[in-house]
Amino acid sequence: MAINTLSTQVFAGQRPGTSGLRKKVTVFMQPMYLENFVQALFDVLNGVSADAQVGTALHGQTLVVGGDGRYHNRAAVQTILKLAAANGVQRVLLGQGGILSTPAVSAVIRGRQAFGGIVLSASHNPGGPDGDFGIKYNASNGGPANEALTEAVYARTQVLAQVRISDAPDVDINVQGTCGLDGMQVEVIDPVADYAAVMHSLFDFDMLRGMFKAGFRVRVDAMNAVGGPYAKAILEGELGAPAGTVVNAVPLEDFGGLHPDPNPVNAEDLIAHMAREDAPNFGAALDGDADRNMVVGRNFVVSPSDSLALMTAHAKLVPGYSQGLLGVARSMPTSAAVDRVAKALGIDCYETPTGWKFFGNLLDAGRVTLCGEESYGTGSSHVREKDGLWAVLFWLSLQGVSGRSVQSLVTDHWRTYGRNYYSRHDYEAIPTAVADALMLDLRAQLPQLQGRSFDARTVVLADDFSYTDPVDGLVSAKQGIRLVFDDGARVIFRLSGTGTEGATLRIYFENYEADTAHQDSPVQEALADLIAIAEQVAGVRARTGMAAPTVAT
Ligand code: VG1
Ligand code: CO
Repeated sequence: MAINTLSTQVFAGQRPGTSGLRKKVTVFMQPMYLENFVQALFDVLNGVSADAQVGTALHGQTLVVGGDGRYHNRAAVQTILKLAAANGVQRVLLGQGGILSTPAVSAVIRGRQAFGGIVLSASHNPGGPDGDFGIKYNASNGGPANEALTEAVYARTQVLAQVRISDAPDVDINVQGTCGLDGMQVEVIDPVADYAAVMHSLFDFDMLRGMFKAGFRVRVDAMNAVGGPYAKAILEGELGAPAGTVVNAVPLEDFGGLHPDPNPVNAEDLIAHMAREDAPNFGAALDGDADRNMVVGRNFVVSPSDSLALMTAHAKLVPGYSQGLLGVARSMPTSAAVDRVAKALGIDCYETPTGWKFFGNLLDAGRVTLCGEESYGTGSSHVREKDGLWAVLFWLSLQGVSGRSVQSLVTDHWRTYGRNYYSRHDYEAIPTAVADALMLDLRAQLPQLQGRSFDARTVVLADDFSYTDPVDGLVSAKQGIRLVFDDGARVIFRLSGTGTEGATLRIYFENYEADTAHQDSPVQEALADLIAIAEQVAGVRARTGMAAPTVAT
């Protein structure tokens, strides 16, 4: 077996987005496409500089590798192993079958003090031969690489001429154990064990077991994605939930045709079950790589922003957080519901750009304990990724300890703190030029928007969100156009950084309602005037020819 040096060509567009590099499977299957990106990553990690001096940072190190099991996962794993062996990596910890959920990768990196890890996933994007594939690097803290690193990798992809790769035969990834690959050790590990141990350290498993013994009923929809084995092992295996509690539990390469993005539209089967006469007490859905969660009560959907606020308010009920929280963080478009709780608790609340990579520094510096996003993502300092099953166990615990239903917990929260009505409207697959022009025009309008009145509301802040990381001082500009009104209402416009077809425009709406008599309106009704303002300002209909968003959550 030998290490070969192959010449490669530069591929345009290998710049990681909100969460790694995501493209159509057909793009990833082009000869040398994946090799190019991974070699660029290894070069950057090895400190290859402009004069092409090879560094040694990866030499003797351990990397974690795993993915969400979607189409192309297995082939990509073999390629990455051969590249790793040729680039000085000493050992790879690989999830059995090439499988590791995103939070599990984070848990393994941290628990085993690995140098870093590679996650193969396009997360909430559809899979299969016509679907999407993705790759992301996580650093030694277990979290997504920061923008400085992803930009360096991108720059390297644009000048790369050669790839170093072993010509060794494929490794058997189906059986746990250790084997060699051109001098590198490949250890195939149980994908669930490390993660489950972390859950044990945070939650009262005896109490949760007692809930199921007493007949508490749960339905978790794993959307035929990677969360299935984790949810089954922990809920049905360890906690004694009846078989069938976890549905769509076997990871399929095309997710069985489901779109593994847990919102009421894509998880309509769960929503229908929760509306039935004999509905379970609690329901949840996970996404493709099991880092997202949607939580639902009987006939009651919880807004992700509210979920973060409630978790913050009740964190002390969960053993892992009984000492209280250091602080909390939310992405900018996420509603300010959690801000109110943080204020009441006297803890700091940070506002970051969209994407989990921005929470890492705050968590590492001990500034925050919980984080969340409006896109069905919540997590904590236990790993450096959002974590779907963790959120399910957290909500189960809240119900177990309080003896209250999801609906009563949430409505009570509104009565105490007020309600932040919230919705996100997505306009998917619009031509990139149209989307870019729309954002450019909005940016140009900012000076006139500042101070402008719309009926009873006046814009008190019109800007393009810029974030200065309080820990390392890195600045991330152009993170979303925001209009903040004098009553606290907000309208935010940004373009998605995870899509693979044209552009996706996301418009976020938030309106605070303190009056307890007006907290139970249908969400779209309560936000109708803000939705009209957005249309007036951005002219989405005329520009896109779309009469309505493709998805509203
Ligand atoms: C979306 C969400 C963002 C999330 C990201 C990754 O990004 O809005 O909140 O962190 O997906 O989630 P964007 O740029 O498309 O808006 V996952 O679960 O797909 O890794
Ligand atoms: Co995800």
